[in-house]
Amino acid sequence: MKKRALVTGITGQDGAYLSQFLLSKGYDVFGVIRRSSHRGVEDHRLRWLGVADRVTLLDGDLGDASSLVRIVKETRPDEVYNLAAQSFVASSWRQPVLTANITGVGVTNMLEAVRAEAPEARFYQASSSEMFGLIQEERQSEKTPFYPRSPYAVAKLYGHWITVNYRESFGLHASSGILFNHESPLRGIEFVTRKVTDGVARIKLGMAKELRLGNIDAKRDWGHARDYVQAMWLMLQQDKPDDYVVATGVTTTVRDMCRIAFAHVGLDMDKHVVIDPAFYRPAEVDVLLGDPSKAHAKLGWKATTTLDEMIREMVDADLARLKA
Ligand code: NAP
Ligand code: F7E
Repeated sequence: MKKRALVTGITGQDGAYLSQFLLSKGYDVFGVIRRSSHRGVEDHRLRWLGVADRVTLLDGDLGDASSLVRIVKETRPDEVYNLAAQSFVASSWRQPVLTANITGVGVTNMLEAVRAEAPEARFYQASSSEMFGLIQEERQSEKTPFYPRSPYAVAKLYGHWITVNYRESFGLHASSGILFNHESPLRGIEFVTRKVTDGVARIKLGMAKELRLGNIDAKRDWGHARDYVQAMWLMLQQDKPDDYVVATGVTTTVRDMCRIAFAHVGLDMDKHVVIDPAFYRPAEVDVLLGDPSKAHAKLGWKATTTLDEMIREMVDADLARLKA
């Protein structure tokens, strides 16, 4: 019997890579898709990876519990990956209630649907390194106390603890992956890596002259989404559910990440980057650095792509896209 996976957030970056990975493992893949007036473009990432025709999409919304119950009942999944969220930190100050409802309470909606209709299914929750926020330890592990610094991070912290609570209260096989930043050519254009690689490609092709950025002293532990979705799957293959930090263990400033992107096409970032306070955040997460030793020891997982390799791949993809 083929295994069946249900993925919320299937139209996002991770949903697309995870679908490709699960299909390669022989799964039947089902995904939750939001109703949109722009039918036909929502699956662009799945199309980019060549898997759009191989997944089944069902209409639903993380804010509509009844739709999730119906979808879980119809799909009878063995594994559920809850990736859907309002995931852009900067937007979470402008839409704090929506972020709480979807990124936070939406997790309970999904857990309740699983508890009612597929209690044997294994559940993955997309938690985030943003929960560490104002860091309490130099290297953040599963044992580091949390200190969220945005409405997004506060909502994710709720999602994390409700997942732990459903595991402990109802015996669900529910795991929480505390993933550090991961990127790819399919990253949303508003996130800093993709904004930079798209901006560099535009400048190189003569379509733009400058790139406006906010706090380029911030440091992040950046990995590749293709590697990170494998860690999600590995968590659900374990006998016991648990929580895992997924990271590279290397941290880099936005400035140095930017330098890699400009240097790849022979440009000097200092001639093009303009600091624009409009992109500063009301409260910043200055530095994140993950300790992935538990994921390495228990899951056998390790990041395989360096930041240099990933940024070069992203710049090349943006150059090709813009030329086309
Ligand atoms: P993303 O590209 O922004 O994708 C978010 C997905 O959620 C999209 O498919 C989006 O659908 C869907 N969604 C948003 N609101 C929804 C709603 N009300 N109902 C149903 N679906 C909804 O995010 P990502 O980078 O793939 O990240 C996946 C998950 O991991 C998110 O939960 C994110 O918060 C978390 N995370 C990401 C990172 C990272 O560095 N990428 C790190 C840690 C945790 P539309 O296509 O219709 O907008
Ligand atoms: O910002 C700084 C910004 O928006 C990274 C999400 O996937 O990862 C992501 O959240 C850093 C911040 O990602 C600009 O201030 C400077 O310090 O790419 P980002 P994020 O906020 O770290 C976590 C793990 C998630 O869970 C989230 O879902 O870069 N920065 N200048 C800028 N950021 C943006 N977006 N744009 C700028 O112009």
